[in-house]
Amino acid sequence: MRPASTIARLPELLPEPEGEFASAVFEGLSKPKKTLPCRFFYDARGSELFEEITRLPEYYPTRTEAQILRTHAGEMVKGFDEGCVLIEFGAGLSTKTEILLDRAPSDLTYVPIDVSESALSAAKQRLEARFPSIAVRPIVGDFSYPVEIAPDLASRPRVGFFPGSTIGNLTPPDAERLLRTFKAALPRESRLIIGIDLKKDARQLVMAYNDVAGVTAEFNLNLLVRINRELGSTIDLETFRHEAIYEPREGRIEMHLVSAIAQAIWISGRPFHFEAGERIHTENSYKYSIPQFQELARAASWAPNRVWTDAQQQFSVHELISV
Ligand code: SAH
Ligand code: AVI
Repeated sequence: MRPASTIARLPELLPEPEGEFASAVFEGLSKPKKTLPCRFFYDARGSELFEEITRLPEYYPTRTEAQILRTHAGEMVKGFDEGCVLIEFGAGLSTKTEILLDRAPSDLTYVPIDVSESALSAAKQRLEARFPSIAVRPIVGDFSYPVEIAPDLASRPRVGFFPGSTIGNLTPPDAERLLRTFKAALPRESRLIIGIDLKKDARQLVMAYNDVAGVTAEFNLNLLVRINRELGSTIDLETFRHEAIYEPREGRIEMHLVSAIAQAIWISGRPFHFEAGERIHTENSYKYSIPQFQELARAASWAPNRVWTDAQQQFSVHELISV
């Protein structure tokens, strides 16, 4: 294996692929502790795999949150004014949204935001067939940036929806920043309904991210499939394995891709070296207590209002008010 220093990269012959994914891969794999951002899980295949995860027996968050929404949807939509705009962050296939839309004003406009265009277009088609009076106006993009609402909707009341504990995929400082960024779309007195997974027995958590059928492993390894396809690499998937562990000090599940062997993987003519056992950190999934999450919300200038949970206190749905 040739060390990196002996190989000159010829920029004119091997142009670095442009684009956000390529830059994030180069940056993440150049760090002493290799990382890849978890938002890149969600290409078309990744979104399908995530939907499969939500149906796994071990993955309790989706069905628990859906049950909380079904039980309390009536109370949740009480503050949805006529003609309001429901903005959903990381909407995916908008499966849970239907539970709220069933009870919401029929002249509502629904604005789902997601990086996955395939998920948004499938959701739009399905929702328009099921709720003909609701306008569905998706935005493909990264919700970490301030969302601009279309001028014709600007004067309408707005409600935010952020289910799925997706905020748990950010570190607490990034989560606080994100909640502040949401204020661009959700000004003072707007409400945000947000789902967050709760702290629990570590064994249950570890099982939820190490399912027997191997779907979470495929979801994690799909990042390498994406590098091979989009950046022209030939990474041997057999040389990497999925790992998900609970890190109690941080209160988070960590997902990694572990190289079984010492190797260099080549991405657009650049080698990235791995020791045997070296890991790429691909995702964090933070688990909060209710007071801990309310504290985070307050720090980002959101006032915690109502909270709904299931009987076993596995998952929580919070109503926050923008202050
Ligand atoms: N809300 C759905 C899906 C959750 S999966 C549910 O509760 O089941 C997380 C979703 O967030 C995926 O659809 C993913 O594509 C999207 N996502 C992740 N990071 C994102 C980002 N930075 N900007 C926009 N969408 C993002
Ligand atoms: C979207 N997000 C909240 C999921 C989670 O549980 O952290 C993503 C996921 N990763 C592995 N399984 C599911």
